[in-house]
Amino acid sequence: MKVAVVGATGLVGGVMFQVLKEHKFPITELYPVASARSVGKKINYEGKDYTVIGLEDAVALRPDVAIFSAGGSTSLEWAPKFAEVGTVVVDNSSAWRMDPTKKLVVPEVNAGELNKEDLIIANPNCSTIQMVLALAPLHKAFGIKRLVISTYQSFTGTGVPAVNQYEAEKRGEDTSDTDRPYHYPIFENCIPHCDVFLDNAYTKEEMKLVHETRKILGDDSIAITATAVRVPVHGGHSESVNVEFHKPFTVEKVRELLAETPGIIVQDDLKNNLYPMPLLAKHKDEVFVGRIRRDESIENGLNLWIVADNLRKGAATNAVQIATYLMEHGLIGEAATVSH
Ligand code: 2RA
Repeated sequence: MKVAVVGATGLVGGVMFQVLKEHKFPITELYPVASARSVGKKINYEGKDYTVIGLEDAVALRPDVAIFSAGGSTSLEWAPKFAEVGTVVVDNSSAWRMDPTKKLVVPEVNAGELNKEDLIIANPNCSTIQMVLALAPLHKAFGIKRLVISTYQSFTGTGVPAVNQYEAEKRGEDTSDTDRPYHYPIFENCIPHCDVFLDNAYTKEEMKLVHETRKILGDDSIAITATAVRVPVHGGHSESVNVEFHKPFTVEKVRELLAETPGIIVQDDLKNNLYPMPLLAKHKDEVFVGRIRRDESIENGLNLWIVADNLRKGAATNAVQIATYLMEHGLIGEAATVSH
């Protein structure tokens, strides 16, 4: 496969190469792609140095697949240009997620929707991916009526600038006069402000959970409210999810459905203090679910605690899994060339 990684020098880009290598994705040609200021830099992949190239050159090379993690404006401008030459784009930004003509995919949930017409495919937001992977089998079994979500999101979700702010504050430096991504210190703090505020007093991050969840589960009737909080944690995003179902359920059946879902690991052994934590999820591809218990305050209510590495299953791993599905189903590469 000829693979372009767009945003190759970013935090997710670096994890993308790690995941491609770990998943043994069959790469014949690798094109690290970045903005003009990074062109010419070297990326080492599996012991070989590759030179970072610009977007125009990358399009001309007609990769089979281009995995983007380069921000919404770059995706909006360049994903169509790759698609025009027959490249399939898997995009990590929010640019295409709510476009009604584009698929929003968590492979274990809805990869089956993909076909050869899909040349731009959207990777959901990290906090959406880990949650819908756990909720999909429960929605199918019991029908979700309402979700109340609180997220505790790693600062790595905001990329290198946030890591630099955290590390500086951890060294005891005052970052107030720097071009820091957060309005306040993140070290030893929690900030209830992920992305920008909207007119309804929610943040874009909170509304992503609302809209993307409904699109992936294919059910606009689900009532959803969310609070997204930035926390000084390295290893991943954590989420407290309260679910109200239409139908009765048993906790045992919930646990059974989660345990048999590919990509989910149930960590729920209170006697041994076993529950999901970013400490345990860091560098892993799975989504970890625990603290599974009935919400006794309402009929058909359930509480879950869901944790995943936001740079992996929340971004790079999900995107590589989409690319792997496309390859295994002849939707990219030589097989696709015949059918495209
Ligand atoms: C965040 N989900 O955590 C957003 C983007 N990665 O900042």
